Amino acid sequence: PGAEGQAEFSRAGIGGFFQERPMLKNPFLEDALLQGYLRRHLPSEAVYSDLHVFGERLVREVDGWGRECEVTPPRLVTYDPWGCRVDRIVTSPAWQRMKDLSAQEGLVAIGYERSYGEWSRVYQMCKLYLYSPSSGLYTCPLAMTDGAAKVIQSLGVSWPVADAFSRLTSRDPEHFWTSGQWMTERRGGSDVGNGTETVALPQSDGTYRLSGFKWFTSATDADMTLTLARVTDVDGQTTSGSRGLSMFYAAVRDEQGMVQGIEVQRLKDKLGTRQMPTAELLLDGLPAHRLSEEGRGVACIANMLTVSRIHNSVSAVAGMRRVLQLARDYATRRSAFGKLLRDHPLHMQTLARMEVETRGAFLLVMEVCRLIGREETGHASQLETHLLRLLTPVAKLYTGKQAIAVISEGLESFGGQGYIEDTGLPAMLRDAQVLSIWEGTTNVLSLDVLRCVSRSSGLVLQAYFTHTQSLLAAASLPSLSVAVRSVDSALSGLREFLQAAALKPPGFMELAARDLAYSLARIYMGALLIDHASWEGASQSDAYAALRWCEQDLCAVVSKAAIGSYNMKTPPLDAALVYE
Ligand code: UCC
Ligand code: FAD
Repeated sequence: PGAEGQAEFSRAGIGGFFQERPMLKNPFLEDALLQGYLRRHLPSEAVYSDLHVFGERLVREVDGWGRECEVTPPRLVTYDPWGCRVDRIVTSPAWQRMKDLSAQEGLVAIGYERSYGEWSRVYQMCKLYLYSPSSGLYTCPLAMTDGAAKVIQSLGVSWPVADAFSRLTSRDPEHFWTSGQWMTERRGGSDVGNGTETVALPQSDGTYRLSGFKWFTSATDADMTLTLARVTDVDGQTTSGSRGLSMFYAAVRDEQGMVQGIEVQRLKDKLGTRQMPTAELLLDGLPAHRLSEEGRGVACIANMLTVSRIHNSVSAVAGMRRVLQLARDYATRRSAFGKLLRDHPLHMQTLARMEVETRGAFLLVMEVCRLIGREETGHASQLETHLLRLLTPVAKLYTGKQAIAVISEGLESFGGQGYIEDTGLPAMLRDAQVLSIWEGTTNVLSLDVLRCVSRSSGLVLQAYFTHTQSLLAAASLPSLSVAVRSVDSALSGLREFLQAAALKPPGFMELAARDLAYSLARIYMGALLIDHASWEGASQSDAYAALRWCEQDLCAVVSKAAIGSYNMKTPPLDAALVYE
């Protein structure tokens, strides 16, 4: 400054240092546990190569499209320039590319082609796990599409949905369709049985016309949907409650691509998932076909819930994995107090704890995928069918919460940059927040766990105990014995808790439901980590992860019961505390 001839005020120098950004590398090659899991269970050169190549594609092009979806959110065009009502949802070109890619890569199709028999679901879900954090939330329509295909297949693929099934499971982008899942109405998304006001008016040709208001409909650019409504009788009356609900199939658009019998009221203004349209829909005589028996709508759509809850769990663990991959890369590029972050033991401890969470979640989610694959190919034993029923809500509710916590911690590992919008990091946290809400909230799924226990007369729990014990029995590494003892003792505690609970007044288990579900998750994850670490190809880190996982309180339901948390005196005290 002040050099002769220079203006008194000149542009300030901004310094020469620029922080290197965290780099996304091939997420398949970066994932030791994923590779180990596949080497152990699905050692196929073709699968390895497909995931490797797909991982490259994600880094090279798809991740950028995902970002494009985020910064070019969908918008609703209600009228055309000449005043005609069009209700067109305009999505970004990147969103459309995601649809084509999903078909080409077989992201739904793999689960139905079954080229790898009972392991086809694991293969499909591994691919979705790699894709999810780069997908611009396209995994949401894929989840519902997969769920719809599952429902149609379970009912028997015939008219009027045979064409739809072939489209949902197609690899041809021109032919490929996505599906919606319209359940939630203004009175309730959890309590669908009491919340559904939509009515279905029978037509003389056997079809129906649906009228009602769907309060949340995601990826509403879908081609078709499955939805719930109450059939009216000749007097225009309907049956109330869940027993009055039937499940319907409807094509969303006509040949010209215009919505038919639908008014899009508005798009939701959301915390996250902004890449994807979520609309409020007025159904105004939507033509539809009833697929379920009358009154069996909830039971029939439950297959869709199972599949989309599994997708939710896959997305949860994928989000955790992605933030970790970026965080560990950043730790090799960022210095503080004279050394790289990776050389600060406390920073490494923080990332290691996130890694342990992610590994436990990954193994639990893959276990559910393995089970559904066995069920769909006719290989599942009765025990495995029970396990699938129990572990689906357990995995969804537990990993949804884990993802929010781990990704939040992950953002902090970038310091202030983790809070800066155009790094792309905050969107990860915003998108994670929904994972514990849609597809059943944590509490509602905890109650679903109780439902499946009671409807099976306890057989699902028996299956759980038997299988967890068998995983422990096969673990022979002396270095794992502390972990085995922890899981074993947590299992005994759980068993005693359940025996005692049987004698408690009604209401006790409802208060214990969330802690019970968490306990089931933690114990099972412990057993899976031990099992994986006992495999001959496992690494030392696999064993270390198992030991670390099992250091925590695996069975919180026991300690909480001991301090009277589920005592019938607590509900009024809780309410008084909340409303003081
Ligand atoms: O949120 C949504 C889409 C978001 C986008 C998708 C993203 C996916 C992930 C992508 C990642 C990026 S769609 C809306 C989702 N809505 C829910 O999840 C609803 C939550 N509420 C429940 O789950 C409730 O528990 C209800 C609605 C199922 C409760 O209904 P009911 O009718 O009161 O329950 P009932 O009477 O107990 O069950 C009726 C029948 C029974 O069969 P039967 O009569 O044969 O005994 C139950 O056993 O349904 C059966 N059932 C089930 N079966 C109920 N739940 C299940 C289940 N989970 N599995 C099997
Ligand atoms: P409520 O049922 O009102 O729940 C409010 C609170 O009460 C929750 O914390 C819940 O856990 C708790 N609660 C409820 N019942 C109980 C109980 N018995 N015991 C203890 N606690 C209880 N729905 C669709 O059908 N299709 C979609 O495509 C779709 N997309 C969505 C997209 C986004 C971004 C979001 C946020 C939601 C979407 N939903 C969709 C709706 C979603 O599934 C519901 O919001 C969810 O199931 C919860 O229902 P609700 O909003 O009515 O909450």
